[in-house]
Amino acid sequence: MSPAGTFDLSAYLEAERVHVEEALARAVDRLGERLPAGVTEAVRHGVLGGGKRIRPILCVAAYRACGGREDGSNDASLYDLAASIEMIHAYSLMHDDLPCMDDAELRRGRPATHRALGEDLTMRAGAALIPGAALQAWSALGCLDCPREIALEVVRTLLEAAGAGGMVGGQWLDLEGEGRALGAQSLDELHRRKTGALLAASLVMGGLAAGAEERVTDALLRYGRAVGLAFQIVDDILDATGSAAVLGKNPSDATLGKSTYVALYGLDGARARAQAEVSDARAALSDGGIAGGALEALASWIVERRS
Ligand code: GRG
Repeated sequence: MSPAGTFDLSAYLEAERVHVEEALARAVDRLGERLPAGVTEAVRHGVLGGGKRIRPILCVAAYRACGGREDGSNDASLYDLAASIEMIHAYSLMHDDLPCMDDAELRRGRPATHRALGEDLTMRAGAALIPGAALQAWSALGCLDCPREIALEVVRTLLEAAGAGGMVGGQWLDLEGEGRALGAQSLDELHRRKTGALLAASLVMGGLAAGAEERVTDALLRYGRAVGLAFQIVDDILDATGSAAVLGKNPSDATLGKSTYVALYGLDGARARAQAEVSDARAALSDGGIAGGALEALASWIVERRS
């Protein structure tokens, strides 16, 4: 808490990012033990190249909001679990940037992985990260003494969100939608899958690992879906108003002929829709009896962020 008694989000985010970075470095070292050096270098470039780390931070926040056990001895395992989500996210960005998809030049202010190390290594590094993430989650759950049925449910949640019904399916819709003007329903469906599914899974995974009951994991899912959509709408607003230098990535979605919330609603309308989603996210926390603290503050940050 800050001296005024309000939640000090920037200090919180900074401290959380340090733990996430450490867990990711451990994960890359572990994965690298079984990979050729060049592929490990591409994994390192894609995974350790910065980023907001919002998904693992949400996972840990949900675990804590649900009273997950913390006795100092299992801290590293909790971040190891959260890092598994970021491994999936990192692979998705590496593959998304490839010439056969968005053909992006810059990611997180640096050359995209394939621009730095080539398409071949990037493809292979991304592929290695998918099962690597599942194994990472499974072994972290073991270290957290998570009961086996719950551990299975946590890993299932991760893989379902990453798969055809979630992120991969969303990416298909995204590619198919290029050059077409999508309506609100199609755009929502695309982003619920492409961006929202993994974000929402991060929260549910944290809640499940903490032993939360269904009413609470349902609330986390609703919160996650709402902040996931708000996150994407803000992404579109930043894309439309920011520069590649500020955002650290190019080209923009509009340049790629993709439908955006800004094109659909205009800037003010997009901002209003993002706010409405955040209000719903807050209501979900209250309904689940987990209002306040980091999750509440993170919902506000999602619409206020500048990068
Ligand atoms: C083979 C069809 C097919 C798919 C493979 C490539 C892929 C899977 C999925 C792509 C999904 C994708 C690119 C989602 C992007 C979501 C998004 C909003 C990314 C930006 O997230 P931030 O802002 O990024 O959290 P940082 O850099 O902070 O980590």
